[in-house]
Amino acid sequence: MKKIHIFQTILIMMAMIISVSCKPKEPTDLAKASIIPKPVTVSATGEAFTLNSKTAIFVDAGSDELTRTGQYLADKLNASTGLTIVVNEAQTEPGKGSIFLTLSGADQSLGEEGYLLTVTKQQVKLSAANPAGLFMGVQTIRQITARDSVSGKPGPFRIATGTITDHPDYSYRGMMLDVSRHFFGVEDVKQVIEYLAFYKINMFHMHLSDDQGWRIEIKSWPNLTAHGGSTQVGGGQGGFYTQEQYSDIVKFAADRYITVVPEIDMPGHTNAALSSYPELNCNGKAPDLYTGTDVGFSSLCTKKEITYTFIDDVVREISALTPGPFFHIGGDESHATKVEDYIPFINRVQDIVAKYGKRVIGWDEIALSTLKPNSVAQCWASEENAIKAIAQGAKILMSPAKKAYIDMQYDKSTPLGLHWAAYIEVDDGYNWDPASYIPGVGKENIIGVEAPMWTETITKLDDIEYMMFPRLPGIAEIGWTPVSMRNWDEYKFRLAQHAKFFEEMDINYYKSPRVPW
Ligand code: IFG
Repeated sequence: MKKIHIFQTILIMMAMIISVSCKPKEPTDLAKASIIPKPVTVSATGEAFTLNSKTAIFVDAGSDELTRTGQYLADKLNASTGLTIVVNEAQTEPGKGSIFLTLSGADQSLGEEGYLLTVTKQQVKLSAANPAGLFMGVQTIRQITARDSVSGKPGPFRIATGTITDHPDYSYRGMMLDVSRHFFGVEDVKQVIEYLAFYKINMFHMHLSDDQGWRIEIKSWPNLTAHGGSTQVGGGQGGFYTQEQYSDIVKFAADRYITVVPEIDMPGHTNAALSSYPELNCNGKAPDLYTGTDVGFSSLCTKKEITYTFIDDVVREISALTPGPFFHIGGDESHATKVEDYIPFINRVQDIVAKYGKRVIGWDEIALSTLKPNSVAQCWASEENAIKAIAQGAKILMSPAKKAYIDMQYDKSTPLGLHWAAYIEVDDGYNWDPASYIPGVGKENIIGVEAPMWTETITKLDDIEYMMFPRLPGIAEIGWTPVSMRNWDEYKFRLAQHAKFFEEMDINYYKSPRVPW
C-alpha cells in the first residue's frame, strides 16, 4: 500500500478517535451529579434531557413571583450556555422540551424550601409547595445542567434524568459580612448575595456598625454616617448605605429568597457612634474616629437615658426597612462595660427590639442577661454561654469561630485573614456537626449555622471570594444536608467539580491542596 494511503488511513483513524473522545460525555447518571448542598434523595433513570434552541421555561400563569424565578433561571442558563431560553406562562401542562416550574402537585411535607425535581427525556418539572422551594430547586437545575458542549456553539446541553426530592435540615443557613471594618459597596454586596443563592444559603447577616465605622444612614442621627461612616480600618474613606441603598440590597436578597439580618453591635464595638455624638459618652466627650483593629475598648453609656432614645431611633428606622424577622444587637466583647451594667442594658434593648416586632439575635454573651424566649444566641466563642442561653429557652445559631469563621486563614501561608481561633482548611470547615459540637446543645436547640466574614484584613471583593471559596459551600451543605449523609471523603470530589462553576462565575477561589481539583 502506498505511503500516502497509510498516512490517510492513520489520519482517518485519528479523526474518529478524536471525535469519539471529544463527544461530550452523556451526563446520564443523575446520582453522579456534583450537587452542593447534597440533596436528600436522588434517583437516576439513566437518560438525558436535552436543552437546545427550542427549550423554553414555563411557569404557573398569573404569578409575577414565579415569572421572576423563571426569568432568573433563564438568565443563568442562557449566560452559561449561550442559548436564548424564554419564559412563558403555562395555560396548560407544557409539552416536550419544556422546563416547567409549578406550585401544584408538590407535597406540603417538603416545607417552606423543599422541592421535587423530575427530569425525563421530554421535560424538566420542578414543583414545590412554596416559591422559595422553586428557587432552591432552580439552583439544583443550574448545577446539573452539563455545559460540556464542545461544539463551540450553543448546545446541545444535557440534564441527566431522574428524580430529586429535597429539603433543608436547618431553616437558618447564613453568612455574615462585616461591612464596618472595611466598607463594601452595593455592587460587591449584591455579588456576594448572588454567590450565596447558588448554594441555597437563605440568611445574609450584615454587620453594619462597629468601632471603625457606622454604615447605615439613620435619618434621626445623621452624624452617625456623616462622621462615623467616614473612615475604616487603615484610615481609608469608609462609606455607608443610604436607606435607599440598604432597601435595594434587602430587595435584591429577597428576590433570591435570602433574608437580610441587620446588626447594630452594642454596647461594645461602638466607637464610631460615640465619636459621632459626644452626648452618647458618659463623660460627654466624643473620642476620635478609630482605624485600628483592637476590640473591647468602647461602650455606650448604659446609665444615660439618651442612650436608649438613640437605640430606639436606630432600631425603629432599620426595622422599618427590614422585612426579615431578626434584628441582631451584637453584644460581644463588651469589655468596657461592667457586667452589672451590661445585663440590664441587654434586657432593655431586647424590649426595644420586640417593640418594633423583631426577634433578637446576639453574640453568645447576651446569655448573661435575661433572654426573651424567642431570642437567639449566636454561639461563636463560649460553650458556657450557649448552655446558659438554652437553659433560658433561647435558641442557638451555630458559628463556632474554630470552624465557621471564614476570616480565619486556611493555614499559616494564607495572605489574608487572622488565626486567633484556628487555621481552618477546607476539610476542617466541613468536618463538624452543629448538633453535636457542644455537649448539651442538641439539634432541637439550634436554628442553623452561619459563616461570619470579619474584614479587618479583607479589603476588596477578590479577598472576600478567596476566603469564602471553597469553604462557604461546605457551610451551606452543613445547613442543608443531614449529617448522616455528609462525609468529607465523598464531598471533596463534588467540591472539586465546582471549580468549573467558580471559574464560570469568575470567583477568586483558594485552590486548597485538600481538594482533588
Ligand atoms: N471577634 C470579634 C469580631 C472580629 C473577630 C475577628 C466576634 C463576635 C474576632 N467578635 O467575633 O468583631 O474582630 O475574627
